[in-house]
Amino acid sequence: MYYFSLEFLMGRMMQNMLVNIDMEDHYKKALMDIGYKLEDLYEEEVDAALGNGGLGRLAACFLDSLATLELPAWGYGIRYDYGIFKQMIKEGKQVEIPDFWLKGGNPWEIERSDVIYPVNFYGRVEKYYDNGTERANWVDCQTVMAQAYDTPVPGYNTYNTNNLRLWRSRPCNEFNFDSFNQGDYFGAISERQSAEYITSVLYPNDSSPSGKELRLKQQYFFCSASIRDIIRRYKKNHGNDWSQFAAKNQIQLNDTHPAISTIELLRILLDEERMTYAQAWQIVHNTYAYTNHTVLPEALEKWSVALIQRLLPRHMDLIYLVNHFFIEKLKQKYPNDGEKVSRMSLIEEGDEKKVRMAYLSIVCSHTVNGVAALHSELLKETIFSEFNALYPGKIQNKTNGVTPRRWLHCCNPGLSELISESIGSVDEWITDLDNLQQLAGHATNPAFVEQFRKVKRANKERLRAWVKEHTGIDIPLDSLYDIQVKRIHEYKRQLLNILYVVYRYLTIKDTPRHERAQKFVPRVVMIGGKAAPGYYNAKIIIELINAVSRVVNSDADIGDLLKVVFLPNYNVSSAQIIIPASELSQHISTAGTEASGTSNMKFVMNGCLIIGTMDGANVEIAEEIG
Ligand code: MIF
Repeated sequence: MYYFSLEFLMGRMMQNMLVNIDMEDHYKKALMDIGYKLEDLYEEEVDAALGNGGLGRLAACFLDSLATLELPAWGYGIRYDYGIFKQMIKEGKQVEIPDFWLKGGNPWEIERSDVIYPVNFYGRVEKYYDNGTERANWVDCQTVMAQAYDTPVPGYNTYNTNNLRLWRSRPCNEFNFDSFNQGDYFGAISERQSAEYITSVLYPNDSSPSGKELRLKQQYFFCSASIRDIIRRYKKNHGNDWSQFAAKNQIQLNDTHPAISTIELLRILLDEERMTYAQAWQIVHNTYAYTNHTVLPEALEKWSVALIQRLLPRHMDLIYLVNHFFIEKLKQKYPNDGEKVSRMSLIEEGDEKKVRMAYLSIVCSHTVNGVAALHSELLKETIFSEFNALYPGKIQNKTNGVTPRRWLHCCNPGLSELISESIGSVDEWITDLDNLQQLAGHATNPAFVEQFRKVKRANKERLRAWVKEHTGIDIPLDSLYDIQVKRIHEYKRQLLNILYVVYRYLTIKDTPRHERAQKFVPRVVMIGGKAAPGYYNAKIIIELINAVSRVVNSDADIGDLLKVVFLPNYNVSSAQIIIPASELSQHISTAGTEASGTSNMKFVMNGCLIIGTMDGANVEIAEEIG
């Protein structure tokens, strides 16, 4: 199984690696012997932040789970030189700092100079007929090389280790002799440099496509190399017998970002492996499955036909061909309903023709899934309702999950130990979270409750120190820690949260001093998250939070009854400190907009109440935990 994703938000690796191979205690002792604390060493590692938010972190959690479940599954993606930007707050505003995460080297990756493929762009198509099948030569292309970098993915307590294979773009070794001979030495070198540029930087948008040519190049670049790699591996065992391909290879599309890979596989089967269209189509269709992560219309990818035509001319032909057969089918099923056909077409007509990548992914896949029960229902009832009617049963639900290794055991050793002592051992629950139900019996046990409080308090102390270090703000310990951390987005409603803080502040001010202690539980409201650099409204929400923080925190009349903190540079590592210290967490998206959310699961696993709208996975969490 192959998980194709433009994002893998891995975070730090060392603790996860040591825990999974059951070496953490040994390392702790060995380092102690030479006078070092393992925890201090962990802090030296940089985050591998090759993702934006929940979608990228989900990919990373899936790798850990797949390895732990001993499934033969690899991740395929891009080795960006620059991960998601670092966020600094200057004068209350977000400032973006490039994240050149490789500057100190990356000890976890293995450079594979032996795994390298050419990837073509631009050029033109020469068609010809071969026994009644139309095929093409794609000629006069620009070629760049894709080189593999492998990161091992050990499962928890397993013998096998999976792999995350990320591609880096390199110039093609064949010199552009023409340019050199014509004396355009600098021109020829800069063309080579532009090849390196493809994998330079992760696009910092979460749930909104950029529409830029370089982004499409990134998508095709990693898809093409990954498909080549999969075919090479398959052929080692099966030669030219393609009959087992789909039985041996399943490709999961993490959103539509890798959707062009369906057409790349089709192209290779037609133009290089010389199959008939029917044979090639069968293989593509039986190989692919697609995960949708959002119903927000503005987040659905649509690539301009003109752009695809220029960058990937043969692929555009084949998208039209797939659409032709699809429309034939629609016309048969719904005669005389031209409007329906044009609504469902893979091509959106208009001033600028566009390819609807979600529809392409549905048509090319055998299975489509949403990421929480509510979200999957919405897919069937709203944006994909006509596809659901056409292909009954194709759209399914697979509710997201998170790895309990990183998000409970590693980030909250105190709670992990308490749980293990209470229900037997760590192996009782760490690969089977259902067994946490055994804790229910301890809820009224005073000794357990006392221990639980101690653990929470220690985690709050750890966060308090982090806040002091990163913001300079002193927050009280004996106060309710109320937290909202996620990408800043209007639909997630950080604005609603901060307006409530203003209301609470004014209500406290309006209450006579001697009544306040009775009426208000002291609270520290913490909000953190990055805004896409071009997302104006998200950026002014950050400014507003910082402005409210300044006013409230400097009001001596309010004192410790209310504090407001903007947590800068929210990332995987800071999440591991923030989440275990939380007592309330906010998941208040407008109902129907947050497809799943995954931090909601992490917060409840760490003994926190969540305040939420009935949205995404909140619905199922409520059913599960009451
Ligand atoms: C969704 O917004 C989030 O609700 C979901 C999204 O949990 C996550 C993983 O399925 O995917 N571009 C996106 S979609 N970013 C996300 O976090």
